[in-house]
Amino acid sequence: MATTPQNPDHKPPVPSDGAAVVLERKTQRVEPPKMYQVVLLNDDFTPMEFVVLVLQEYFNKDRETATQIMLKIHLEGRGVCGVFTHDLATTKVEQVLQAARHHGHPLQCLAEPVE
Ligand code: TYC
Repeated sequence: MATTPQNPDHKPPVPSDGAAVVLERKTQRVEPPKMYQVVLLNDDFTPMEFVVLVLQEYFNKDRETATQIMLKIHLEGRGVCGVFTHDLATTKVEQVLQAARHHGHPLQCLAEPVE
């Protein structure tokens, strides 16, 4: 885990009477960011090929992996496309929804916290 000592500018404390002062070195522990999985939902109308292209374009999947994920969604109703920070996950959802709307497909996509 990363640690950050306080007194970040490293200015030594110098009391006016010249005496030495010892400061405790406190440690700040930083939690890892909460992560979000982006999920695609199945529907009856979005073409399989469009879903495969979305997985390749926005989630950096190769053609084979994208096809496997698409088929899993088709058979099971939903599938995880990737896990991201909140900012990136919500951006991916917006990009996918915009592309789907642009092409007239009802594809649904959402982000949900991991655990
Ligand atoms: N069920 C769609 C079809 O048969 C394909 C599909 C797969 C749609 C995954 C959405 O997230 C999806 N054309």
